[in-house]
Amino acid sequence: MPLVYLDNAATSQKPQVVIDALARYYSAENGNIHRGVHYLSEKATELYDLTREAARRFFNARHAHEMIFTRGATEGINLVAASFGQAFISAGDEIIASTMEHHSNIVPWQLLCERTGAVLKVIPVTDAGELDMDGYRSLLSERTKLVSVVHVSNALGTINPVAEIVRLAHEVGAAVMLDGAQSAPHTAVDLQALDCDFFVCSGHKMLGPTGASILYGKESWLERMPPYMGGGDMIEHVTFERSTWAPLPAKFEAGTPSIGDVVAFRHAIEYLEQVGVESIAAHEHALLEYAVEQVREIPGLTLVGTAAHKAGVLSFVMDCAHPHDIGTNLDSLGVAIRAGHHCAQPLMRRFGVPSTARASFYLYNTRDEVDALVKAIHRVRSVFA
Ligand code: C6P
Repeated sequence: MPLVYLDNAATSQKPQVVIDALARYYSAENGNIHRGVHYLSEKATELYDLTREAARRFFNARHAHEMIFTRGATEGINLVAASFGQAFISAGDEIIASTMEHHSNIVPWQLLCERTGAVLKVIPVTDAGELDMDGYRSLLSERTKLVSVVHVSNALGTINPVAEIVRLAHEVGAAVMLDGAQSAPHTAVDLQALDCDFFVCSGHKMLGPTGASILYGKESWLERMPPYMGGGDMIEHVTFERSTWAPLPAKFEAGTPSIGDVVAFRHAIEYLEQVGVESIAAHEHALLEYAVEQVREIPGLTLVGTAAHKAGVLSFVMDCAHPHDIGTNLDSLGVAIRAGHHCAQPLMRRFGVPSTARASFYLYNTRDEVDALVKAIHRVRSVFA
């Protein structure tokens, strides 16, 4: 039975060039970076830095040193919450997130608010699963220090109007962090045009290995933020009285990073560049429309998230079966989807559901695979209804 993989929002599959790059790195290029004068250390350092430049180009950032390597979006958001929080957030300040955030973009701000006495404000979401922009405007004030919102929702697929969100936040002097975990793999992201202050992605959702991702921060912020972790590579001088920090990006990359994953990540970025993120977005949109057309006909099935602008995420519930039953039944038919709250419990509560079944598409999915999904959902209905 062929496997139909429709859980791309959780993690993508990897192209052979990425797997080959990992194998090549460990068999012929493995050394620790920035530490040795020998060939392998220099080679690993050179390859590591090539990925940084590829990421700068891919996201159109101004400087390569604004791209900080992290393990994933979660680590990037926690870094900003800790470091930006320490330098710029104090009691009475306000941070704005939205109802459709992933827990990774809620909990770090809650922890920061507990530490500092700042207040977390939440943008409401409409019945279609769009941000209530009037609600957003009414939350903004001179107390707002940071707005942190998701670019594309993992649970609904909604593409948020982030350029407008950034513009409005900057009008009141607030910085903006965009959670691009679900946008970077599927839509073109131009960081200079968006003008956001921070941006995170998850490399493993964009064809890369699981240990390499990017936190982007504007140089002007990163320069003024304290280090997140202390250790090797992030210092200039260390004495027991006082230490000083290395310049960007090393200041935020303490210790030995996931070098092999970072090296292979470049090949994922180049693969996306070669295919073209815009054509990936168009392909996924066509698959989504094709899927929506068919599942709409299924009695007792309700789509959760019907925004006007959506990426390739199809979230739904059925009146005859719990999302977990849908998921396990689809799995037995060779169709992999995710069933659960998608780490977005406040959003599930907003829609009055404990969880949803979610199919998420990527560049390698086909109309035949959508047909297999739809056929499997019909099977679920015939078993449970
Ligand atoms: N969402 C999903 O199935 P990490 O785990 O750090 O790579 O990414 C966290 C994260 C942050 N923001 C958004 C919008 C996300 O979708 C995710 C990961 C996966 O939807 C796993 S819960």
